Amino acid sequence: MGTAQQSLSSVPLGEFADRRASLASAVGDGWILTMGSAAPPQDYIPFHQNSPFRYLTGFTEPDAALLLRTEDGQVTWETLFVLPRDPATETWEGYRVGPDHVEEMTGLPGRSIDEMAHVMDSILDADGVERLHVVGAYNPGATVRNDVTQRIDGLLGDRSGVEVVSANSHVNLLRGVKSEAEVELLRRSIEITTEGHRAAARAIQIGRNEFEIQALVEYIFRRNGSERPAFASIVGSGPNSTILHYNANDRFMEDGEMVLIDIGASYGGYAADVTRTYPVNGRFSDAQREIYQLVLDAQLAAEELAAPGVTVGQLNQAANRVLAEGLTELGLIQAPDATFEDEQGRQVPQLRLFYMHGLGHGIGLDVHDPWPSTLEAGTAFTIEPGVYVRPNLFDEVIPDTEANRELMAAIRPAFERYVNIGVRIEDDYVVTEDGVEWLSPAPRTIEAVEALMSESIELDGERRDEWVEWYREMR
Ligand SMILES: [Mn+2]
Repeated sequence: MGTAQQSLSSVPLGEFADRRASLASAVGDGWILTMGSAAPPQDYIPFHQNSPFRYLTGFTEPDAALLLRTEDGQVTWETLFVLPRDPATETWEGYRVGPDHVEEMTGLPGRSIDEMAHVMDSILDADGVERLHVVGAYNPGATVRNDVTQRIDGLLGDRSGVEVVSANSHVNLLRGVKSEAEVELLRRSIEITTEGHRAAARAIQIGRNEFEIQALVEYIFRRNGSERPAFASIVGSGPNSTILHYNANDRFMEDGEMVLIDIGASYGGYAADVTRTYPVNGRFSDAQREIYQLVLDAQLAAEELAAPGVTVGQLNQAANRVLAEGLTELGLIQAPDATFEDEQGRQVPQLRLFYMHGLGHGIGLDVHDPWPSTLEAGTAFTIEPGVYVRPNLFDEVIPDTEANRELMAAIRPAFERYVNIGVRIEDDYVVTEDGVEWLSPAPRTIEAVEALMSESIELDGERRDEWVEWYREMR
């Protein structure tokens, strides 16, 4: 019986067993618990398994848990607790694998989740186990406890003597290096995402709304088998291009603006993350070109350096140097190492006025996946420098203090030239034996972007102007 809730993973079962064996070896002796996500409390919200649990089990039904014993670094006992079969509930919520069949699917012996409290009692009380190694988002101190924390606290009850130790660092190390099967899934999600970019670039047009581009991108994702966008799609035009995580996506794109599109499909649970920035009218103005080329040069500096043994700090330095020198030449900062005074009176690099986020992150089951601080073969990650000339730079961002007056006078002409231009270029890579493979080759040079945009396309489906134009009045 096949169903939508079955794991779609093409990762071999043996690989999940290897991951658990590596975890057991790192922990040494003791009991390891990892909780699957709870079913959504509201009706009709899609269920998504949490990544650490999925990484160790491959199991994608709600309300499951894995308990594992390791002795001398070897797994000596493991059980996957799952929802029992219940045809009446399944009529509404879909098929469940059930304890009797879970081993065929996961390689893990199964029991009903209803028996788990009893099993925990016997371990914690009868056997006197005082320490539990936990993998996942267990955070009992949080103001609002998440589903995983509530489920674990429910099992622990009022046993204050049990010490809960996080085993996340061990699993994060494993997740920082991808297997062949994982890289194949990433390739798929990334290719689907770059197809989304190609279509978006052709569909951008003066007077179209950002949400029309979002709709096209997400249609292409799902049509190609992506389960969902891995994060809220960003389509930000004009001033919205300078807002890092803008996702209202309901503004009309105008002549002379840039539109920043940061999107990622999830496929087989693996997240892509690719950003391009396009001129709405299809041709970069001189000012847009200057910022765009600078961001691309910064990205290429980091990309060319990336290889096994290179640290994330070195990648940052390479990109920062290019950006700081380029922004100086454009007149947006006074010198590569110049600073400004922030609200607290601290000296902050002027570079941070225009580039205020990290250079990249790991990708995998999570769009921000764990990654090592030194690259190694199999690390999958992004490089995504940006420059954002926010319209409120002088009114709200730079404090109007004596110390900042000279800076503000010096950069005002450049600010006026570049205001409302936000550019981010983000690509996905996997580290090879001697460098990196570029996994997201959507057009990104100025020439390639303009060539792609000249192939403009009409959009399918009804578009009732009165419904769309309503957004002009709502603004
Ligand atoms: Mn990213």
